[in-house]
Amino acid sequence: MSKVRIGVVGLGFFAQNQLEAWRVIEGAEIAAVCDRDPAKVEAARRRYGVERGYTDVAQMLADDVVDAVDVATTPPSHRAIVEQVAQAGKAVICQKPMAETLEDARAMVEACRRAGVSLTVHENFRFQRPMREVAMLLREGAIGEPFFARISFRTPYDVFANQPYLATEDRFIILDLGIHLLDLARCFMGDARDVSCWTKRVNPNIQGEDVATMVLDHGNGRTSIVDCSYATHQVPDPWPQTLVTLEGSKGTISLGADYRLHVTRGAETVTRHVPPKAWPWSQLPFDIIQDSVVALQQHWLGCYRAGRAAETSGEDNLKVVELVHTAYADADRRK
Ligand code: NAD
Ligand code: 89V
Repeated sequence: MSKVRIGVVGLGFFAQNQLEAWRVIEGAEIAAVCDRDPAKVEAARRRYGVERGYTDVAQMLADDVVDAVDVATTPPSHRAIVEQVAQAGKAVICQKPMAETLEDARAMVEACRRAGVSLTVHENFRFQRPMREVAMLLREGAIGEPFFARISFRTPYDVFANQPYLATEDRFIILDLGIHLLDLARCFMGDARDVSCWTKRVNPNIQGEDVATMVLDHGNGRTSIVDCSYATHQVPDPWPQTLVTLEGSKGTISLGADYRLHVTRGAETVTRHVPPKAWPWSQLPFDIIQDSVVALQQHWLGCYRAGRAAETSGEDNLKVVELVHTAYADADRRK
């Protein structure tokens, strides 16, 4: 079977993980790399041994050297690139957040639907190994019917060191990070009908909010608390771990620090260690995110070959984008 030819667009901070992941995924190859910065194109070509490099997506598409495009640029460029790729009839994977506005996200989903190409969002938190284990336990009925979830990500980590653009965004933590946690809440508890939200900016040197607390209504009395903070003084720093509690009619699942997964039923608790897989390029403690990138891309490849939508399809992910904007609207209303 011939390899699926991937074109990676946007060769900055996070794309390196996607490029490394494509290299180890059997059945896919990086056929082209593209960035508007020629120095990044050359660096990626050399580092990943890629023959074709471009500074313009249109040129890469015109040369017809890829089957699918993996978009790892920053969000303001996502809509235009996804629409271009869809028009060229290629499948597209787009980094989160799919778009900064709901209007753009809807337009992207519609453009791909009209063009008959698949759109997948690179929403990788649900592909983290411990999250896959939690989802499996829920499916197996390990705690009965879940009625409460807490999804928590709190850290003092300086995220702006690698991603300086985040400091100047009017909307920061929900759009950049909360979006992953809202997706996890949906993954574990089902779609949410509503969200209430409180936000705060603690760090005076950034533009947007760096603390958010959200309460989700999943219907039938089922709720989730999703909380995130980049302003929490805490030692040791759990970054970039997400901590999870799920309470059900028959038991409780708790994912604690350092990937300790506890399942309690009655008086009995079973604890397992569920760390991410280590890859040659893994960098502790980012290994949890890096391994999830491989898992998502492997999942995408299987779906692409089978002609079915990925779990984190554009249509599915629109529900998360809607939650993000409902959360911001609710937080704004409270102010
Ligand atoms: P970055 O600024 O480091 O890299 C973006 C790259 O895209 C830059 O090299 C830039 O030159 C290039 N670019 C921008 N517009 C372009 C265009 N129109 N055509 C060609 N190249 C273009 O950004 P980053 O921090 O790597 O973030 C990229 C994306 O990855 C964002 O959407 C971010 O939210 C996401 N991200 C995801 C995770 C995760 O865990 N899923 C983690 C970090 C970042
Ligand atoms: O952009 C992100 O998803 C980041 C993180 C590094 C936690 O993955 O905030």
